[in-house]
Amino acid sequence: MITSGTDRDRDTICALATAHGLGAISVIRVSGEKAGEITRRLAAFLPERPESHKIYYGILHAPQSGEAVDEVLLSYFAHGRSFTGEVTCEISCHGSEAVVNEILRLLVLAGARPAERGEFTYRAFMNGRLDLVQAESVLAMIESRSPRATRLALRQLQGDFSVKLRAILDRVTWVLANLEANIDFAAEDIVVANSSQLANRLEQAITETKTLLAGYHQGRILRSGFQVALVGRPNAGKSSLLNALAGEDRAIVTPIAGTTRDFVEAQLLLEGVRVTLIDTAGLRTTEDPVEKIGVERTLQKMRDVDLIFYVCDAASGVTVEDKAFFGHVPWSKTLAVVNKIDLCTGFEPADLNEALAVMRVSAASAEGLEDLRQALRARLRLEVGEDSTLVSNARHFRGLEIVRDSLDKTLPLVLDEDSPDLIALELQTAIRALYEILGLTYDDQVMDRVFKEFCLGK
Ligand SMILES: Nc1nc2c(ncn2[C@@H]2O[C@H](COP(=O)(O)OP(=O)(O)OP(=O)(O)O)[C@@H](O)[C@H]2O)c(=O)[nH]1
Ligand SMILES: [Mg+2]
Repeated sequence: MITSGTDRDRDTICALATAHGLGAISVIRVSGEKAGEITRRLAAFLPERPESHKIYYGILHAPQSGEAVDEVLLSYFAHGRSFTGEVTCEISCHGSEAVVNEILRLLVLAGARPAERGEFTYRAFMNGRLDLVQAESVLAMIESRSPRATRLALRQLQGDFSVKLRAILDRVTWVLANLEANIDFAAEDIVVANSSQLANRLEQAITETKTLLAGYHQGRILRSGFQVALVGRPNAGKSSLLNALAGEDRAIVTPIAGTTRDFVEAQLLLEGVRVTLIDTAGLRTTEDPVEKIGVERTLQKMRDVDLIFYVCDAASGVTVEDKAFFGHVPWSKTLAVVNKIDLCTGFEPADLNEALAVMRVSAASAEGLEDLRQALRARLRLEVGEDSTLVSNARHFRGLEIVRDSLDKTLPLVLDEDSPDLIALELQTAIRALYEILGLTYDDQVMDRVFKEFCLGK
């Protein structure tokens, strides 16, 4: 657990920064006041006064025995010029677990402490190299799994989102400052800014906050991917369709109704967005306890996902069994997919007119699959339009909701020239929320929650 402002923050820490396991090279990071000194105990080739951003080549030796450990490259970063803001050494050694463990052991013997999760980024934050939003985007960057997710995280890392938050903060602070000045000068009848000027600024802040909130849907999709569930009656061909769209045999296909019991996922990359196709248990009223659980889960999944393919069987048409579940289908995010058109072409889709569209396909012959893919792409373009600065983190979203709510409450009070004390109270709530998002004020609980998501070495 990270606790801020303790002596632990002054320790020199070390950890493997690259992935565990075999690799051509591994990078070990050492950061802290004594990083140079401690590393030099193993790396005699590192000069007393190394140059920042320079790479030194040499052999690491165990300080006690003098035994050679590895041939390495050592990058040196001076105080104030590294990711953490502290003196940092990065040792590029051979990518063997044994080599890495030995070097880490020797560094600890020489006086470093193993770093905790996210502790390097935490230090970058504590040393003012990044605000909290940027620190979180480091994690988003590492976890990004599509080009669009990477671009979004990079924007946040470079401070785009922080700039927008600070603009809102500036406006709200300005309103509060003028309001307080009005209170102070009330007796003298001097008005610093009148209520319509205050309301004006507030309205700008409200619009900006709402724009950011509105982008969360898109930001969340870019960050975590777009989820599409394939649902429908048993044997409609959901699993076959998943396999056909994914281009691999992910899900088991049999002529037995009720084959799929659990979710089976396949990943696609479309329009730069990661798409997760989720195959589900066929919907039917059943006494089989296992299948029953599967059906329950499918119903829940329909609520959670971004898009649904409701798969029906062209040969049997829309049946009574289908209709029994129609009340559960959120049609406004559902594409009806009529499968098995190789068996039957004359399908009457009248019962499916609530769906976004009706697509006809055959998982067996691949007919119509390209159209279905195109429909999915079109939907993605609609949901995640052009690149912009977006909220993608639930913590930021919740904070902005508080900002919006308190500003929404404040505006009519300002227009009515209500009690300045009351208005100030609401404005302070908004300012506090903005401070917390940016990490300008924080408590250990927030720090802990944010940084515990990081991996070791970051
Ligand atoms: N002719 C034809 N048969 C298909 C097509 N798609 C699937 N099938 C067959 O229909 C049967 C059921 O297919 P599945 O993909 O297992 O169906 P499902 O909807 O996943 O079924 P459950 O997992 O039981 O809910 C299998 O025998 C498939 O080979 C198609 O487009 N045309
Ligand atoms: Mg199935």
